[in-house]
Amino acid sequence: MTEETSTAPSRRTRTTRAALAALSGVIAAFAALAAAELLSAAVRPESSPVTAVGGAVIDRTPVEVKDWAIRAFGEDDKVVLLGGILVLLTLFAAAVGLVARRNRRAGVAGVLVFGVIGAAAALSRPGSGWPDALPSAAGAPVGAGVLWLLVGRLTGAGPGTEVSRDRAALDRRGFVLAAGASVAVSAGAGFAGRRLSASGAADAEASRAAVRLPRPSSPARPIPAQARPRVEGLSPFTTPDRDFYRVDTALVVPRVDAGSWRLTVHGKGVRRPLELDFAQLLRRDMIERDITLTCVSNEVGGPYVSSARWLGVPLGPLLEEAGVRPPSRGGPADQLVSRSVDGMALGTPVDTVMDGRDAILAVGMNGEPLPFRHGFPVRMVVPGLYGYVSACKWLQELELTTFDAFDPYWVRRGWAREAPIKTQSRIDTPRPFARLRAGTVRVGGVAWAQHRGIRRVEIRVDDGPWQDARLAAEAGLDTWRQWVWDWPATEGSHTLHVRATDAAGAVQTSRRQGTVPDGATGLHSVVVSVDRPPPTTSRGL
Ligand SMILES: Nc1nc2c(c(=O)[nH]1)N[C@H]1C(S)=C(S)[C@@H](COP(=O)(O)O)O[C@H]1N2
Ligand SMILES: [Mo]
Repeated sequence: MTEETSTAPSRRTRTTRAALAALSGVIAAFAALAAAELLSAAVRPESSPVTAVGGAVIDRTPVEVKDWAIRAFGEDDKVVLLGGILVLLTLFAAAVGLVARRNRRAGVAGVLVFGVIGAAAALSRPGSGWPDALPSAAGAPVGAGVLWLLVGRLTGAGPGTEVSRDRAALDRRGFVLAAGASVAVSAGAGFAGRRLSASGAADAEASRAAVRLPRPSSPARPIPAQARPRVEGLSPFTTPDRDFYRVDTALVVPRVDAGSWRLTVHGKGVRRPLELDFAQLLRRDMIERDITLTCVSNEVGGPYVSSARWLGVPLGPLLEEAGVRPPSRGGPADQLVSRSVDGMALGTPVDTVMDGRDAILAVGMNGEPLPFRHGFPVRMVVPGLYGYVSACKWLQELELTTFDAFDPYWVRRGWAREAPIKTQSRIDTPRPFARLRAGTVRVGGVAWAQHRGIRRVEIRVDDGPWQDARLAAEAGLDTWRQWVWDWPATEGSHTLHVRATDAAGAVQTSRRQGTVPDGATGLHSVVVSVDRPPPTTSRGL
């Protein structure tokens, strides 16, 4: 009894050791991730464990949670997700370190479990193959080795031996050296991994820089000046690339080398399957069109709608060339499945793609090759359909099939098979809860009903009558239309509502519906408060 108390470490040493054990766990996790990062540069960036787990979480997020995340964090949702995973990982790693102090084998097993989770996540991603499991599979033993080594220094156990009670002295020097060395090596490996991934991306960047976009045989109509009124706070007719909304499941933006890109067209009823490389695609006839994209996840009044000038190959004629007939002309396939390099699959009705609208395989956006985040080198754009059923980015495969035979990515997650864009309007200015001065207030916004067109936009103040806004000139059926209304604002708190009517005469419904399963409905409103007008200049007195 006396003997034991005398050799047992003091309370303070025990706390120090616990802290160092937790730290060992974290250092081991860092080593595992660094090794995995290095290997993922050789496989593909998406196979690195944190990215793979993040992607798997995105794949499994129920639509309601995804909707909430988009509302709460907007386009930062990915940063929040990755940050959350890293925090959890650090906590678990510290716990594994604490376990390892009591039982090194259990600690090592804990690290290996993480490797299995990372590998399983990587393999579960759409479009993944067995190499995607390698980074996690190789990282875990590295982390396990580091943990074994570090905890050995803490418990006084020599390499490979179990904790010996009498040698329970803390090997401070050994620990600091081992910890320092593994942090340094990990940082080097992680950094090298990043550099390698970046050099892979460099080829893609060079290929993008080398693209010379051909002139369209059918240019876009010039946008009439009256189609873009200059009003402070109003969304510009053409959305600058940096403001163009982005919605996708990619935690790392795919950087495809246009030089090795191929597109295949195959499937049911394809009499002449096609394979095209990027140069062949660029040699085809090009059209240029202004088209407004909209995401089905856009709330009433939300930001996921943007407009650009697209350059690309008309998709309908390309499919004709492959011998495809739409179902309305007796063809066997009613669904066109588009697949991307990152395993995404979207499904579009063949009849819609081939009904003569400007469905395109886009290579240019606002006069430039597509930005990487918007799908370089090639994406689909189909006017009138929400992005998730039409706008496949980083496109590499078109398969003709049926809606019965295949459910694409979003449909499997509760979204509708077919999703034409619903008529919507939005007040851009004044902003919600703005404080205004009584007098004339310029109200402005956008309205869209792609491929049907907008005929009318009306504003209502409080419970007053609906009043016509002035519509900007129509640039085309496939784009949004800006509108302006001069409001004689009076003192007090007011609610402004907006509604649009499409060219067929259908008035935007006021019935509120969420984004799931086929797009939100309801009217956008903005509450503002109007102050007393500024005093007229007082003279005399
Ligand atoms: N490969 C791929 N393409 C994709 C998606 C995706 O997640 N992956 N998201 C789709 C959705 S939901 C929309 S709304 C549009 C958005 O296009 P943008 O990000 O260029 O605005 O891309 C579509 N194409
Ligand atoms: Mo979307």
